[in-house]
Amino acid sequence: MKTQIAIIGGGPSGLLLSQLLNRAGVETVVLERTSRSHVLSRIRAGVIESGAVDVLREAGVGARMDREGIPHEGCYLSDDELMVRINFHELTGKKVMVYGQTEVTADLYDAQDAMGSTIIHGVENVEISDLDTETPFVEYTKDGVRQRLDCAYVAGCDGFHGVSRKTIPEEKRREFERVYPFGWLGVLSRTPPANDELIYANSRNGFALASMRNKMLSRYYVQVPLTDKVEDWTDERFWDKLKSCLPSETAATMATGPSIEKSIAPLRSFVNEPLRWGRLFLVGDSAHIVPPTGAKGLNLAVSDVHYLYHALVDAVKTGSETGIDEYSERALKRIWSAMRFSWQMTTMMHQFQGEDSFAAQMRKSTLMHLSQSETARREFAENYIGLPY
Ligand code: FAS
Ligand code: PHB
Repeated sequence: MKTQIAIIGGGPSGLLLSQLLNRAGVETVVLERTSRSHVLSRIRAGVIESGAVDVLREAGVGARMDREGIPHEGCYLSDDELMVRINFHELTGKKVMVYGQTEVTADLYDAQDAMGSTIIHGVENVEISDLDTETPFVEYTKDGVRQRLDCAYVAGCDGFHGVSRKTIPEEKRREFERVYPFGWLGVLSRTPPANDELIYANSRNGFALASMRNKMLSRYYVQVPLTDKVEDWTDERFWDKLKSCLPSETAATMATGPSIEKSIAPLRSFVNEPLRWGRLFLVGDSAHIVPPTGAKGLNLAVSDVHYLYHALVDAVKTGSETGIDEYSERALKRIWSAMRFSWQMTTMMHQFQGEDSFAAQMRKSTLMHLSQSETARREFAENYIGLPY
């Protein structure tokens, strides 16, 4: 089989890149290890930056998001009883869109189906070869039969555990990593959200996040030790912990109910440099991971896609290689900014085991400063709604 762009991975990165390229008349084949239902069963991001909203609309997948998504003008940061509202719209003129990654992915699959795009599920043992030539190829096994896909370029959209990053020789890669000593236990419940905007809560009992998907679907997280397992947490234990972290007035009035999804995600900050190896380009989680505290994971994937899409269209349509030569450096600039913000927010809002009383005071003081300084709130807002592309 032959195509112009081979895309490894059928998550949001791979599907969005395929959608944009196909709309520009560039052929793609997406190779996905799991089934479509498995991809769509994953509950992940919930907040979409304004820049990413624009890219999704440009890709022709913004209609349901604009109908069902909820524009948010602000969010709250709390420290026990202190609640600070960050009014992004007033401070930056921009909003964010609350619309689940699951819905984004479903919209992308529907759009790709409508375009008759080629997405092959259930691929195994993907190998990428001849990246230092003008005719790279990808081999994979499908239903026990070894296949070969010839292409001009390869996009590695296969997430943190994929093969793309590891195809770059180890001695040619630089990895930067911080693994946090805690995870997030997430719950989805068919209950009205505890608050009309998100609450990122720091408290003497640890971190919690009150988020949502719509007016009758809430998404909550609490900080848990890395040693915890989902089966350690009954719904009742979860709700008690969540309420112990949220401001008391919110805790007293919020609705609880049975969890319809419950999972623990570890937190890490990770960047791989460079994002390019010959005709292979890393995109999204295959290149970087951010702790979800800053709501940057999915949004960084979208800005990577934006840069690479324009670069590949130029390369395929005009032969100009400027965009692909600049991709890694250009994407890494925005990646590192988001990496810093996500690390800062994680450090500012989470209790670290064995920390001294000074650390807890620094967290309190940071929040107090935000409550007193419009400049500090503007700096937070500019990062949260997403730095320019
Ligand atoms: P993805 O990991 O989503 O997709 C990669 C795809 O490649 C997968 O479908 C995988 O099956 C496939 N694949 C892997 N290896 C392959 C191979 N060898 N061959 C073919 N296919 C292969 N971000 C937020 O902003 N907020 C959150 O709350 C949040 N929560 C998260 C919770 C978890 C558990 C995880 C893992 C991530 C979370 N993220 C969150 C980040 C997440 O949203 C990612 O940023 C987003 O999924 C990135 O999309 P992709 O780059 O497409 O990677
Ligand atoms: C979510 O709704 O899943 C969500 C929202 C904001 C975050 C992380 C997760 O920072």
